[in-house]
Amino acid sequence: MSTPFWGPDFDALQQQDPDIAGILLGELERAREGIQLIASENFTSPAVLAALGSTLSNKYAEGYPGRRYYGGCAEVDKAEEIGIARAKELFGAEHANLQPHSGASANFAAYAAFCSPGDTILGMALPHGGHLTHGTKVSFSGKWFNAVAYGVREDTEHIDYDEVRDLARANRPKIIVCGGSAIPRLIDFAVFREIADEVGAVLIVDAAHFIGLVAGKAIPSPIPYADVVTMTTHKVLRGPRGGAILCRDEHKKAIDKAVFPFAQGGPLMHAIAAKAVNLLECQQPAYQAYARQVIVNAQALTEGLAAEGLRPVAGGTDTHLALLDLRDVGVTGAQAEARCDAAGIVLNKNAIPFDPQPPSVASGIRVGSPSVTTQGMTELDMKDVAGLIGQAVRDEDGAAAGELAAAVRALVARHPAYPRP
Ligand code: DSN
Repeated sequence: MSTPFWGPDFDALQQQDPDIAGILLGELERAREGIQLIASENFTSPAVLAALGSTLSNKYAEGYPGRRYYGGCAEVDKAEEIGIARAKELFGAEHANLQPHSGASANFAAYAAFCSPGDTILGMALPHGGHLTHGTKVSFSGKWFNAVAYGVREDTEHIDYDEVRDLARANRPKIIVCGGSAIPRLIDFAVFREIADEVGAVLIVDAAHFIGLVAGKAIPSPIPYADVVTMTTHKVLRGPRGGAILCRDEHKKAIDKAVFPFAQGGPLMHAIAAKAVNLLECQQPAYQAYARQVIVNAQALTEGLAAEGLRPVAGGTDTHLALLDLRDVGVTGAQAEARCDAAGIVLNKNAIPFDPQPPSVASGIRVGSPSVTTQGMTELDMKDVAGLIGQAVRDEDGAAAGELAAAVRALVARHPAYPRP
């Protein structure tokens, strides 16, 4: 039976615009042929892609369900209501806003809900694992706010909670932000809550990286501790590219107004429908098994890399990602990224705490297991992946790149991402 759905027609695209059609195929091949270890990426499902490629992309719907500035919103209202209900149920949150276009947009709105330019915010330093939007000078967060930064302890490379407390007492921030993009260990949300309460700050947990592990019940949730949780929907969570915000009821009005009309205009209704599809996927037992395996794989990969002489920052990982210090093997992060790329292994150079190198060079790499776990790899495969990375980072003249790329292709052929028809 044919479906009445009017959606992506790749043959039509190929005829109309072979340049872009070729790029879509090229990107699909790139994803299929290599090992994808970017910690913030994943392979979303065909169901999510169907929602993204739908006519909901056409609809203007400024406002919120039942309170729009446009007619014709009955169908998109239902999609957003279903998505909000699923997010609240999945995370045990009092309120959810699925409209942020990205994690950065979610953070922008969350700050705007509580702060004005010139106010003080306290967040984790980017080179210690934080995020651009947590107070760096190049982003709105460091330009418009008086941003104070905490970091990790030099001896343990874990968050320095004493420093967080001291800085909070000294600076009385309006907002304390925790979370980031290169934190391999669990965050003690209870301690952050205690500090926020002591100084009267709002606690925002930027859970973009690990919210998928929370959804899968594989790590503790920040929801009981945070005033506001910001997130992306495309990392471990495995949904469409986008953002979202969860918060307590008392902040609902401020958050919703900060997202629209303060920070954004029309919501991307196709993306919101895709977020709803993904949230249903995350409610399934199979997703919980996936989230647990993501951590098992990240830990196996980290152990394998340590055996190759790459030092795990903070001694290892509790999550989906690891940071590796390459100084003992005499290779920079930039060199390692390029050498792995030549072998078909995609990862990123990353600053390590107290890094003597500039970020464009970096002393470390970041690896993550969300994508390889989606394609069905296990801890046994992670041992092979670690061995390939160990060889690739030492491949100074590129002599081994061809052989390594062949080994990568053989490995991914056993676990195809987006299997061929
Ligand atoms: N750029 C993302 C990451 O790779 O972690 C965070 O925004």
